Amino acid sequence: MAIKIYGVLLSTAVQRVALVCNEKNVPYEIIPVDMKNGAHKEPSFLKNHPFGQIPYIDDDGFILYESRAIAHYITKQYASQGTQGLIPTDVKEEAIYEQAIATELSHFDSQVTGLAMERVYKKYRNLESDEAKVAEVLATFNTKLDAYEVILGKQRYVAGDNLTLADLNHVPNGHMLKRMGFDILDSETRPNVARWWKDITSRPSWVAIVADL
Ligand SMILES: N[C@@H](CCC(=O)N[C@@H](CS)C(=O)NCC(=O)O)C(=O)O
Repeated sequence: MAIKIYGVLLSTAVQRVALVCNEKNVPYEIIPVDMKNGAHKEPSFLKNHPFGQIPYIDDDGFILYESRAIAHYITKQYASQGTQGLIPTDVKEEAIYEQAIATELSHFDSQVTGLAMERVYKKYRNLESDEAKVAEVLATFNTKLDAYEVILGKQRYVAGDNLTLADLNHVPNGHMLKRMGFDILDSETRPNVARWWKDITSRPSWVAIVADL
């Protein structure tokens, strides 16, 4: 039975869930949510996602929200199929993996959100973007990517030499960066970041999603 993902594929958080479904060969169905008309704030939606955001999933009656938690659930629930090793089992490898999961949220997602606030959400509301703020976030983001360059200079992926969910979690936001006109992940000034970015975004699991956007 296909997992039902409530949301729209334009959402980076929905893309994160779809991406892991593709990696794990889990069929999914996107159930559109009419956000323009506030469907995500209706009581029937809030019953399943108290914060009124997309996505949440319904996997044969099991309801879950927060895209990274959903990605974790899908990986473990469908452990025997698709790509293996996305969540390490050795205690120390798992700790390093959790470090990378937290790094994505603290140092990557936060910067992309800052840029999207100016370049996407304000545009959506017909507001002028604050370019001084964009420059400030970009400067901070560049220092974060310098740290990524050091990490990825020592290992192939963010949690070691094997691909994990921590890498995949970056993909949708990184793609949005490019759509906003920031090519900082491809820059040859950080060859290891550029090599990693090309590697994780050329996976068939992601190429299939981009084709649907
Ligand atoms: N941390 C959440 C973020 C979800 C999120 O921000 N969803 C956005 C769309 S990408 C949303 O629903 N925004 C509408 C709102 O917050 O009212 C996740 O990863 O699932």
